[in-house]
Amino acid sequence: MMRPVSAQFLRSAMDPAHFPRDGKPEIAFIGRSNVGKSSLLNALLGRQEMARTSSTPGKTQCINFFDIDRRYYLVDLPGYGFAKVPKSVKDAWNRLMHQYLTDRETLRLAVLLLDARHAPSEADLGMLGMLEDNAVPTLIAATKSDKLSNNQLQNSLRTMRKSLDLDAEALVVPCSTVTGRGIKEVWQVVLEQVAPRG
Ligand SMILES: Nc1nc2c(ncn2[C@@H]2O[C@H](COP(=O)(O)OP(=O)(O)O)[C@@H](O)[C@H]2O)c(=O)[nH]1
Ligand SMILES: [Mg+2]
Repeated sequence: MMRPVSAQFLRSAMDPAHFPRDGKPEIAFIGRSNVGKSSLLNALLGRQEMARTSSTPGKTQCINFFDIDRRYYLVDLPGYGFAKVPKSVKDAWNRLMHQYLTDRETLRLAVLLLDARHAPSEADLGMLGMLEDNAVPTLIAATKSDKLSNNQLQNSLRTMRKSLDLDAEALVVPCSTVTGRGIKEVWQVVLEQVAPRG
């Protein structure tokens, strides 16, 4: 497996005009705020501060592009699901996500992060629906798996699969940035998806 050599923040985009247009493949990471998205991105990239953790709720309403080895992008999508954000912020999030998902031919895979401890929320189901509507292949990362015993984790994963109505072959990878669990598996899927297609 080839881990990336160089990972660089490219830019933040709040508007499709600022999305990269060079045709490189990309992998997007999405989940509700606080699910562990920044932590997972940092763990994948082996960097402490590549993606910012614990930012102010609702403040990061932009799409962050990271250039990996000048070959592909990892994309940090704005988190959703904060109860207290004003409607205007939710509307802006919806608009930006629609703009991104409906017009992104280079998008090879979405990694949808769900907290391993909880059943998916309405917002999570809505997000998965949005990905399905746009035919985006999706890998589910069940985050913070270190907070559960093995038994609890297996139960939780079963509940998750059921409430998401997942096919038997759909991948759900338990992840933890504390133990490192799942990092290799997520990389494996990412690298398969960004491999050149001929
Ligand atoms: N125990 C544990 N805590 C985690 C894990 N991943 C993230 N966290 C914690 O969850 C909180 C939110 O993480 P963050 O990455 O900022 O979430 P984001 O809002 O989705 O980007 C932080 O306090 C992290 O330290 C994990 O795998 N295990
Ligand atoms: Mg974050």
